[in-house]
Amino acid sequence: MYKGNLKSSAFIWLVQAYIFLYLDVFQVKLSNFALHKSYTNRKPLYMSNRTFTMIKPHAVAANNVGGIIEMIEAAGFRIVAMKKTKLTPEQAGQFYAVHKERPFYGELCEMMSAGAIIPMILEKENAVADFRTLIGSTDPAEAAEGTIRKKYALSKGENAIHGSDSDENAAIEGAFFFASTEQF
Ligand code: RTP
Ligand code: MG
Repeated sequence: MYKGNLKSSAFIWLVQAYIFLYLDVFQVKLSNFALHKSYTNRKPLYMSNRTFTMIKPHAVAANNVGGIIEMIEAAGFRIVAMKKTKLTPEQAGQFYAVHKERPFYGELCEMMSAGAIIPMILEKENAVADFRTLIGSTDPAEAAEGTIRKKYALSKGENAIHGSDSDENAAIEGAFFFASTEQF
């Protein structure tokens, strides 16, 4: 009887120890999972220092490429990639697909495929936001003094230059024109 009690209490103790151990391991697994989740859900702290730009056809045709690049370099941007090329209306439509439903979309595709453009990838700390400041408002009538659009834009449509509006779009737009082997 005494031995039997001892045996059964040892057995119960073992079961309890097993359950505690199991719960402990399970908890560690759970907290690792939570930690992993908190890391993987976090937005990257690294902000891209690159943006994408295009000198639009009317500004290229007016021989304003040099003047615009001078302003870009003077503002501290480094040219990572650059070329002279021409978009088909379909390519322009693809590039500006985000504006497909807007009333100016047809006019925009026609304007962007009317002549040669100069696409570029630019590098600088806080590139996207600083470049938007450098180019100025979409409508030159509202663009600040000293901005590229204030100096070179003709109208809200023919506004001399494009600038990416986010790090994500800068990467997508840069890859639209340049292979990684063309970026230095
Ligand atoms: P972008 O994309 O070329 O840098 O110009 P943005 O951000 O300042 O302006 P957004 O709203 O993205 O418009 C894209 C381009 O469409 C033409 N646009 N025309 N006629 C109009 O009312 C009008 N509104 C926009 C411009 O060429 C503008 O840059
Ligand atoms: Mg835009």
